[in-house]
Amino acid sequence: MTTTKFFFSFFLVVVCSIIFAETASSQDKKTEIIKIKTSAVCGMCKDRIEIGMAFEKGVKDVSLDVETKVATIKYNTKTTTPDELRKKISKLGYDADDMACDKTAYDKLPACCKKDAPKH
Ligand SMILES: [Cu+2]
Repeated sequence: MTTTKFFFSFFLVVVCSIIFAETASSQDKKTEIIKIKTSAVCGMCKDRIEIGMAFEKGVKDVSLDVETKVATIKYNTKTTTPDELRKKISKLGYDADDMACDKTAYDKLPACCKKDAPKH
């Protein structure tokens, strides 16, 4: 083995172990961020979803953008799943991606927060 070859294989081993370590640590991470499209209409909806979701199991951070109606949720992958999160938004009376809102919860929303309410 020439010196060049030796250093080359040494270099390769180092690069491989760095890549391996990166992969291992990213699998270790328990926090994911998900964006869920909701049917929120106004600031009241924003508060309702943010407060309602903030205390749900596994939820670390919630912020809803009224303009785009997208809720950005930081959650723990070990204690909850994207489907669970959508279900919880639906229970608050809002659509969550393809999941339709819970009818009972939706009926309880003030008129201005219904999804067919005019923009205000
Ligand atoms: Cu509203």
